[in-house]
Amino acid sequence: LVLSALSDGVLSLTLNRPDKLNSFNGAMHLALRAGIQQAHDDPAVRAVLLTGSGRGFCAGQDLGDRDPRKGGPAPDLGHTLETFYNPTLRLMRSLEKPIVCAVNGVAAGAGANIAFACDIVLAAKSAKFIQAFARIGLIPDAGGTWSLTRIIGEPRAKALTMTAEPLPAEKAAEWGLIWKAIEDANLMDEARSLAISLARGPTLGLGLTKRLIQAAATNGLDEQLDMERDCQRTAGHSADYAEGVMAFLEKRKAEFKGE
Ligand code: LHQ
Repeated sequence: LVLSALSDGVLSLTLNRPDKLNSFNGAMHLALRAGIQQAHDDPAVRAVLLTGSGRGFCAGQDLGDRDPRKGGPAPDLGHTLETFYNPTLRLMRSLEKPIVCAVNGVAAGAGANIAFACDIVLAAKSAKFIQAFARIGLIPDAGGTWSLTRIIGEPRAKALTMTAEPLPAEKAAEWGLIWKAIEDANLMDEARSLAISLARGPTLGLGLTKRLIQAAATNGLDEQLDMERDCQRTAGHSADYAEGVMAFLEKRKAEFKGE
């Protein structure tokens, strides 16, 4: 349900239920989580590339799993979030390696918000982001109320979520919700070369950068300055810092080991 391949230091994770627009069932959740956990555990993984197979990126939760016509008690969606979505979101945010997301087609509901939880998001120009929750009487989850509000502010976050209007990739880029909108035919090449170049980067320093930027959302300036001091101290002891300076002095390209 999630295709996984490791090459050039990049762990590619491809959501793979294309006939259901890669919507999440429990098994696909667990497979994605296992992939992100592998990225945590395996030092050979120095960047992650997340995408979807077929014409969509991810249509959020598989609504077929929740068919009220089948009867029975209403499912506890809080439990679904606590069991499936929330641990995966936390694992993505705490991974101190870059996650590149290539949004190859429609990203709806939790599918959009999982993309926004990645570190660098590229989207095909034809892709759209839809906060589909209001259409079915739900609230935006998978961190959406948090990420949208922080990134685009209350007025746009409220309008997007309450109207469930599709947001085209180029508009998402203009609003700063994603890094770039790219011609469809070039998306995967660009995303892959970005992921490879990040995987060749100073992984420890990039991981600390991710930690700092995420912490800035809740830290005051004093706390953030202290944290920068501590992280720079750590980066300053890394082999990659020594290599970076040597390469500069020797006028050659640095060869980082990620340590
Ligand atoms: C799907 C789905 C889908 C199943 C397309 N499920 N089959 C968290 C906690 C717990 C529970 C509840 O939810 C959550 C978080 C959420 O994510 S809630 C939001 C769930 N997602 C949605 O409401 C989006 C539903 N999908 C759509 O609105 C459309 O499919 C979009 C706008 C994404 C794409 O539209 P089209 O390009 O016109 O494609 P389509 O609708 O024809 O879909 C293609 C196939 O994929 C189709 O199957 P079929 O057998 O008829 O070809 C759809 O039924 C299936 N599919 N999304 N979420």
